[in-house]
Amino acid sequence: MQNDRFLRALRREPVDATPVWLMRQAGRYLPEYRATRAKAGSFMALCTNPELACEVTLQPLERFALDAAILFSDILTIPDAMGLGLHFADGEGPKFRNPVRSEADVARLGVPDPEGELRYVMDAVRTIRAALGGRVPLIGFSGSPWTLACYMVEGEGSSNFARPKSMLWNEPALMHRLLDTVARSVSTYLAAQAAAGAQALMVFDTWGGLLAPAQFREFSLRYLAQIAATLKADAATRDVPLILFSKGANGHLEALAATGCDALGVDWTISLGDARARVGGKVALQGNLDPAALHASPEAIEAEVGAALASYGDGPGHVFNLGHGITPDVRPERVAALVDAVHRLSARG
Ligand code: 1CP
Repeated sequence: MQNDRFLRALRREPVDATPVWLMRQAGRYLPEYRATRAKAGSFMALCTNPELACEVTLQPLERFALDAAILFSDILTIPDAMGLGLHFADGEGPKFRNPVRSEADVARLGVPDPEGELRYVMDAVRTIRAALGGRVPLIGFSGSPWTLACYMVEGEGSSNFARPKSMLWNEPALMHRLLDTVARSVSTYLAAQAAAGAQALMVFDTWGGLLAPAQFREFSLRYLAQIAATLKADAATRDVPLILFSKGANGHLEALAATGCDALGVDWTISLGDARARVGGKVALQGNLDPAALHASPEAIEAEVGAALASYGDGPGHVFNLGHGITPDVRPERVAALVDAVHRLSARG
């Protein structure tokens, strides 16, 4: 490995400079991504073609001195492999032809075979890992059980996910059966990505913050803990750093850190210093610049980077990132300013 800063930071070992990568670093803000996506024809055609998925994974690394690559794929590959019929209407978000609404719908779901229905993802991991040639580590990922259940029950994106929240209150046993099947699928999927070459694993609990504290513990945290326990009990995945990112769930940092994961992603609604005071003795932290700060001037971006580094403070265990994904309207020069500032301002003599 030519650059292992990211893996060292996740293990809370000393680094020569703070590693940085960005959620959604491959995506629509890059003209070269839009060109490859046009060539593929659709987003899913891009995801299911390992050569094209590899091409777009590497695009941001050609432009910026990023310290990690993330598999180009989507969290909705698991529900698609379960038979829900994922599709993207032009200019719209994801939709499922067969959402999960009844007991019969939940009973039909099985755990997808990562080298079967999801083989295209494992092939992408193998292709990208070979193409990286040890330049930087490759991150594999999945959605969390709760976040995947949100899309599976709602049938599409939403700002409040009323259908899954209604199932949680009216049919909690059914929601638990769904979450358990999804959690076993996620553990199997992540372990297979590690076997195929992913060197760190991240779980995106994008919609954890929709839940009140007791419901978060029962319907999201419990299954994140189940996944962490499964991966840490297996000799093949025990040493692969695991990052949990529950957006909007800052009230639960201590409980998330106690799952046995190696690092927590944090959004921008808490300072890194406060997050570190609560869990820094147990896990590394990844975050947490507001993605909207990428609209600021390069000078203002540099000042925000300096403030985030100062807030984290000295000592190991920080992976610089945004608090959520880059938006399509960001200018690539601003991303360059961010990445450059992280390395320059954090360089240790
Ligand atoms: O090209 C396009 O038009 C598709 C846009 C797009 C992209 C670039 C989608 C559809 N997914 C992706 C890639 C993606 N998704 C990655 C790639 C790696 C990277 O560079 O980071 C990752 C990690 C994801 C994960 C993902 N997909 C999440 C969790 C992270 C987050 O942003 O909160 C979620 C919630 C999704 C669902 C999804 N897929 C795509 C869209 C537009 C959405 C959001 C739908 C919604 O709720 O409105």
